Amino acid sequence: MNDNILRIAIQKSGRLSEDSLKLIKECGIRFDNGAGKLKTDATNFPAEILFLRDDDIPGYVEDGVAHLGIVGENVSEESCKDVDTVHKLGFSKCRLSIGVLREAEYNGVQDLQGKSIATTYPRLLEQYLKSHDVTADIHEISGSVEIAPSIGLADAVCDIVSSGSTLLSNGLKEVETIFRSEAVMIASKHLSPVQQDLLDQLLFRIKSVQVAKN
Ligand code: PRT
Ligand code: ZN
Repeated sequence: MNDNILRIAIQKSGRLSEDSLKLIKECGIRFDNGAGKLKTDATNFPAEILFLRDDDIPGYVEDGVAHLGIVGENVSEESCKDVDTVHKLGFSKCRLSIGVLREAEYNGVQDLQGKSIATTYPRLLEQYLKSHDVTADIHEISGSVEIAPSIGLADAVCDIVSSGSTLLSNGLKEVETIFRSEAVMIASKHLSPVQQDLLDQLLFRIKSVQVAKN
């Protein structure tokens, strides 16, 4: 493997893709992002860009297949992969929240004791409940979480919220925020000295871009 280049993993297609590409471009890194490509070489910086599902990015970075990745902090934390979070990027802000049916009585997190909660974030939810001494039945499902209470699959949900309109349109109210997230840059713990130097250069450029915007 070439230790003299940085392989940067970004989301192929989704909420993080556009801002991730924009950030790399604003750092002055040029590359051909021909549609449908899964990998592309930068033309003026020793880097390659990999286009992946966001959920796969922490694992690739842990294994050193990618050296850097841009991913939601929610995905990185839930994955429990052994990577360094090197910088917060300020986009794709959202929160992981618990919602219950609008008509349900809710006076606090203790009301979740013994209840069933549907989520795609079982680890973050478990940690939160544990820290509040609450035991609930966590149902891990992979999508359409918000529909679970209205079809009787669960008493509550724990899912990503941005505007809140998805909760609302599924008859739910947001009752607890358990994690606040934004896009972060994660790095492998096994960078070569050259890669560490390239990362430092890249972080310097990212910080300059962020300062210029504020
Ligand atoms: O295909 P791939 O696996 O790569 O993508 P994905 O579908 O798993 O992820 P994607 O693209 O939906 O989201 C990528 C990341 O964007 C997430 O991990 C979050 O860090 C961040 N993000 C920011 C969001 C949202 N905002 C968001 N609103 N991720 C998801 N949502 C969903 C949420 O799941 C819910 O269904 O939007 C709905 C709620 O939105 P509101 O505005 O109605 O509250
Ligand atoms: Zn995903």
